[in-house]
Amino acid sequence: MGEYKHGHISGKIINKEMKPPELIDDLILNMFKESKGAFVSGQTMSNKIRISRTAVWKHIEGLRREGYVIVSTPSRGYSLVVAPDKLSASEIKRGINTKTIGREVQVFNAVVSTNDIAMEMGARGMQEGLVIVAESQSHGRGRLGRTWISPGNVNIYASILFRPELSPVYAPTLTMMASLATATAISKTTGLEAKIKWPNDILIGSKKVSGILTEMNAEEEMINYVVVGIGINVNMRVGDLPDGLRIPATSLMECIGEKVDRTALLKQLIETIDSDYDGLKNKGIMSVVKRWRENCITLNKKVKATLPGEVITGVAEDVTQQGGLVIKMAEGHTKVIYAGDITILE
Ligand code: BT5
Repeated sequence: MGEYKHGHISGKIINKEMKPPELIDDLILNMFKESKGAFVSGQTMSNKIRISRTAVWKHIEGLRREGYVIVSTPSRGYSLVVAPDKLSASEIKRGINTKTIGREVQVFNAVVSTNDIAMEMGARGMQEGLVIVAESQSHGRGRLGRTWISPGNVNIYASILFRPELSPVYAPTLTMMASLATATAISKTTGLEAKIKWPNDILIGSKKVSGILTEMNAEEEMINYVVVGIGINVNMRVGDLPDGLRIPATSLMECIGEKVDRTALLKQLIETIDSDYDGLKNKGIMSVVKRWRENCITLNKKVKATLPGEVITGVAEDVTQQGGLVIKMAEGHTKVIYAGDITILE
């Protein structure tokens, strides 16, 4: 399947003029789905998709290389026996009912970082709501230049493009909104209770299952575009993560003891973010901040904050509309911090 390299971004070619290879794959897979295990002839596929029978065969070979087990007989055609656990744009979009988020979904096999692609799409003027998903990232990013470990075909790596009518100082609202939506989607899909730790960690118990990285392109008064990148450890084995992570990590599979349907979770996430974004537009920033306060485990706890160049301790009292954490220090005064890491002491 085609790969492209553009600057530091690599991924599959999406070409609107020709039929993108993924679209043809999706159309073939849809036909298999509709046939419910019965054979579909190469001629039927060729007629419906309007590509040659040789092209159908090439795509079947490509799908086989990706792990699809497809049997074929010259007289009856092709039948899908086993499908790998793979994300596809058409599966994600099927039956989804959203206003803005997920109007366009693009799924890549291997990228450097989904945030890079979404930022690039933002720079090229793509409309908001675009969702970039990848099966694996070679350089998934965390905050402050850190790495997000992104093994293939087991987790969710998704970046969403927004063009909010907000002043740049309120961009953290989108991180808050996304962390709330991620916690909600996890709870709805798995029944687990997911909580938020300031500023961007989603925890099950005391272990990190998801992180959010928000990046933006803005002018002094106006946001041009914001990309919210969400990484969720879904079906990875935690033993595959290195020791010494900032916060002990887990995956949803480890928590519930069985594999989680990544497509269902991603759909739920997109739908939740869509309705929450609508809520943000209609009800304003405070509606997000209020809900965030209710779901944040950091508030009313004694915390240690590691900031660039200093470490402070105090009680985390509140979060501001700009996403700052208000810490009441032992000496009685308060300090608002906007970046850094928090350790909950008690
Ligand atoms: C984050 O940073 O938690 C933000 C992670 C955002 C990842 C998404 S995936 C889609 C999109 N594309 C990207 O390139 N990024 C976004 P931070 O709070 O800085 O946490 C990073 C720290 O978490 C690392 O330094 C490790 O200690 C730890 N870590 C790395 N990979 C992890 C993983 N898969 N699960 C849990 N912890 C991890």
